[in-house]
Amino acid sequence: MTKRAYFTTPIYYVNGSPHIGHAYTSVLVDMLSRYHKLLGYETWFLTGTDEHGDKVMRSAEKQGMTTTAFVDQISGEFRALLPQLHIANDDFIRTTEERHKKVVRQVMQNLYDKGEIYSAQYGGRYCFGCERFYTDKELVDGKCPDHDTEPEWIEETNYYFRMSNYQDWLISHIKGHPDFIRPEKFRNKALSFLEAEPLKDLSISRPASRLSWGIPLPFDEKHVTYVWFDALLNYCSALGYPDGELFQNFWPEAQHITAKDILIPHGIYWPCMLKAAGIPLYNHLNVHGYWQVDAAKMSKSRGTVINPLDLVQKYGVDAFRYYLAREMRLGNDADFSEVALVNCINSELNDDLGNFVKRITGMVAKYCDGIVPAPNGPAPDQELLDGLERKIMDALQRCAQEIDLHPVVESLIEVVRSMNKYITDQAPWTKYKNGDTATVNGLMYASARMIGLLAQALQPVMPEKSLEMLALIGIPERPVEIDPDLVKPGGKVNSERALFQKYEAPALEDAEPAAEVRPEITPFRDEIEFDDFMKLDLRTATVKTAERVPKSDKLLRMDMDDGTPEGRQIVAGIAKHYTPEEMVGRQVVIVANLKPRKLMGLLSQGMVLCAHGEGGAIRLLTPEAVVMNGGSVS
Ligand code: ME8
Repeated sequence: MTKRAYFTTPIYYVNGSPHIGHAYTSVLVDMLSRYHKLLGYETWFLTGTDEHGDKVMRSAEKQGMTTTAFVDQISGEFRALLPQLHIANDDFIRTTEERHKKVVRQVMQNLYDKGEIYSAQYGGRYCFGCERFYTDKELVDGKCPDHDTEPEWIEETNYYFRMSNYQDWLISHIKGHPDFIRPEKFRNKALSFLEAEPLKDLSISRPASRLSWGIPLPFDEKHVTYVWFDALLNYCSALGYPDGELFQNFWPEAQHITAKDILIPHGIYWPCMLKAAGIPLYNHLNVHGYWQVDAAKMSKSRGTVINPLDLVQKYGVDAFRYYLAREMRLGNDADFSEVALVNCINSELNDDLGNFVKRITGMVAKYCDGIVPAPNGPAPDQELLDGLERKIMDALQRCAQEIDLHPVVESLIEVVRSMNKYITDQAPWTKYKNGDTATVNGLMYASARMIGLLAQALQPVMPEKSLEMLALIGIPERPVEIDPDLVKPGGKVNSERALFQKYEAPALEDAEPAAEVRPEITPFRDEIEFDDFMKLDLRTATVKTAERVPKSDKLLRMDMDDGTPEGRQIVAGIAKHYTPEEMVGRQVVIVANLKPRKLMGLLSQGMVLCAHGEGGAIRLLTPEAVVMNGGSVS
C-alpha cells in the first residue's frame, strides 16, 4: 500500500520580509518531507503566503505602494528564499489566487446554508488607526495605547461561525487522540484553553466599507472575510478541494507544522471549521517553539531580527540547516547565536564528520590505490558496526513516528564519533605496515559503507553535502529510498576535497572585552632585504603518503605531489602533532629550495611550513582553498 504524508508550513504574512523563524519552519518541513521520501513515502509539501487583512494594507500604504504590488513583492521574497535554503516544496499557495478564493467562497456558502454562519450586530470601541476593536481592559485612560486617541463606539454587522457548538466534541477528540496536537505540552495548552470557559463564536468578516482587502462573502458582497477563516483553508484549497486527486490522496495524511504563536487557530478554530464543513480532520498538528535572540523575541528596534540569507552566505546552506535541526528540540525555544552556529560547524561538521570522511578517503587512497576494496569477510568487531547501522536506521524510523529531528541528528553524529574511535582503535595504518591487507580492506570497505549510509541519512538535513559525501567515495548519485547496500567495492575515492571548513567565531559585540593576556613571543629577527626574501621558493604541495620514521617520535616521512612528475620526499618534525592519516590528502606550503639534507638517514627535500602556537603547539599552513600543486606562495 502506498504510504503518503502531506506536510504544511503556516502561510506567512506578507507585511514584512522573512527572517530566521520563517526559515526554520520551512526548513524543518523540508527535512521532514525528505525523511519521509527516504523511507518510501509519497509526500506533498505546501508552503505559501497569507495576503489579506488590514495589516497588509497598512504596510503597503506605508511603503507608498498599491496593495497588489506590495503583496506581489513580499510574497516573491518568501518564494525566492526557498531554493536559497535548498527547500524542495511541491506547491506555493497565495491567498490572493483564484484557486484559493474559490474554495473559501464555496466552504462559506456551504456553512451558511447549514446555518453554521450567522450575522449579528456587534458594538465596540474601534480605533481607526489600528483598524480594530479594543476591549476596555486594553485601553489606557480610555485611549488606544498606540495612537493615544479615544476609540469611537461603532456598531456593525459581522458574520460569526458557530464555533461554540464544537467545544465538547473537540475536547473529546483531543483526549481520544493523544498525538493530534504534539508535543504534549501544547496539547495540554489547547485542552486547558478549551476547558477554561465556554468557547465563543468566531467573528469571520468585516464590512467591505472598512476593509476592502479580503474575500467578499458569497452570500453578502458587502462583507469580506480575511485572516483565519480565509488563511486556514489554504491547506485544502491548494490540494484542489473537494474533488482534486491531490486532495483525495494527501488530505487524509495531513500534518501541520507551526510555531506556538498560532496554536489556538490551528488547534481549535481549524478542527471546528473542518468538522462543521464535513471535511475529515488533519492527522497531527506539530508545534515548535520560538527562535529567540538573547532569550527574547526578535525585535526590529533592538536590531535582533536575523536574516537567514546572511548566515547562508557566510557559512553555506547545508551547515545552516544542520544547525537549525541540531539546535532546536521540538516544543522548546532555542536561542540563536552565531557563536553557537560556528561552534557547531567547527566541531560536529568539520572535526567529526569532515574529518572522518577525510581520514577514510585518505587511507583508501594510500592503502588501496584509491579504490574502495572488496572485503574478505566481516570487518573486525563487526557487531559494533552492525549496531551502528541499526542506530542509523532506527533514527530514521523515528522521524516517521515523531517529528523531532534533534535526536535524529544527534544519533547520526554519535555514529560518526563512534566510527572515528573505531578507526583509531583498529589502527589500519599498523595493519597496513604489517602487511595485513585483508583486514585493512575490511576496515576500509566497512568505513566507506558507513559513509554511504550516513550520507543518505543526512541527505534530508544537508541535501548538497550528502551528494558531495557520496561523490567522495565514488558514488555519483543518491537513491530515492535509503539503501544500506549502496556502497559497492570498486568506487574511486577522492581524497583531496574537504567537506567542511572551520570558521573563526564572530566577535561578541556586547561582551565585556576581556583583559588580554598575551603569551610571550620569541624576539623578531634582524631585518632582511626584499631580495633576501625573494630567495625563498615557497610552493604548494599535497601529501600523497605519510608514515612515521622508525625510532623517531618527532618525524614523519611524506611523499609530496609538488606539481612535478617525480614529486619529492620531505621529512618533517610534526609527528607529535599530526598522525600520518591526518596528513594524507592535505595541501600544505613547503620551502622548495632548501638544500636537501638527511634526517635519520632519510633525504628531506624541503620543509613544511607551520605556525607555532602556545606551549609548543604547531598548526600547518594550508591554502584557504585547494589550489594547484607547485603553485608559488608569496
Ligand atoms: O501567523 N521562531 O503568519 P506569520 C520560530 N499568516 N518560528 C517563527 C518565529 C520565531 N521567532 N517567527 C515566525 C501567521 N515563525 C499567519 C499564519 S497559517 C494558516 C496562517 C514562523 O508570518 C512560525 O512558523 O506571523 C510561526 O508559526 C509563523 O512563522 C508565523 O508566521
